[in-house]
Amino acid sequence: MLPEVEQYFRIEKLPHMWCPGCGNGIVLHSLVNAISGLGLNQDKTVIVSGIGCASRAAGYLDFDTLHTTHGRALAFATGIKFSRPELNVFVLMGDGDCTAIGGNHLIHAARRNINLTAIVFNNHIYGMTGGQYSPMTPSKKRATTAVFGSVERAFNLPELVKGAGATYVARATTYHTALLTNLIMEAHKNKGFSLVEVITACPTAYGRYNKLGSPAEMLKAQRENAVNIKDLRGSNGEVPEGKVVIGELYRAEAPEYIEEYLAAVKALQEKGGK
Ligand SMILES: Cc1ncc(C[n+]2csc(CCOP(=O)(O)OP(=O)(O)O)c2C)c(N)n1
Repeated sequence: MLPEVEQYFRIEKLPHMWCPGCGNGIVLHSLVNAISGLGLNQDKTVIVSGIGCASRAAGYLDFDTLHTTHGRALAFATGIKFSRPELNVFVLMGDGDCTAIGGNHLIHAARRNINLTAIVFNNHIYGMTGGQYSPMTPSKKRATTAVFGSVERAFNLPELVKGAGATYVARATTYHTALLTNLIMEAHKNKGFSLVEVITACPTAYGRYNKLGSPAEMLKAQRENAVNIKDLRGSNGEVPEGKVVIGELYRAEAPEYIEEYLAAVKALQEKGGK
């Protein structure tokens, strides 16, 4: 491990449990690079995760970490931020964790515009439990619970959270690691609810059921299928068929939840309330 990132890991917890070719470690590397680039105090930074392969990331990171229950990472993170607003809180979730069982927590965290940085590891499937389809499995793609291909439509996660009230939304892949680091840094700097979706390969479940080839081929596909939003500007803005838009997708200004809440409490106290 490179000495500059070693300080952020619980070395004694390694080797990790992820399969060969899994992209999750790449996401972690970009995350710790972002934390280092932001110069965040390791003792004032909290990592919260739910349940799933992606959520196991919290255990490998040397911060105050909370590995919570399936779908509830944002609820725990909300509690932390409420009681200690000065802490930097990153929330790591799988696509199933975040958008299926955790979908309600997700839309309300976005609606409140609470100052959290959510990172969604989108491997398009429930990896840990053997490959059931998730709300992020693209139509017609196979999973153990969709052996002939899913007949459902997948969420467009950036549009979902933007519609719910998030003020920073971005997407990258595990091929675009420098971009991912920058997006995580920008997400953290935004005072409000920020979400970065990361397309990450699950060669064992999603890749195998959909015959997507080796881990290297899955990574190559991430490169080939990605189109940076900057390259769409100036065109009619339409996303070419089969392409995934990466980059900073949305940014807005809106009141932040904790600040609004504390201001309301202060105003009441000044009026003489208890
Ligand atoms: C309440 C509850 N329901 C179901 C499960 C079983 N379960 C564990 S992980 C998981 C899905 C994980 O998928 P995802 O969030 O996409 O993460 P990945 O493993 O792919 O990283 C499920 C359904 C659970 N642990 N708790």
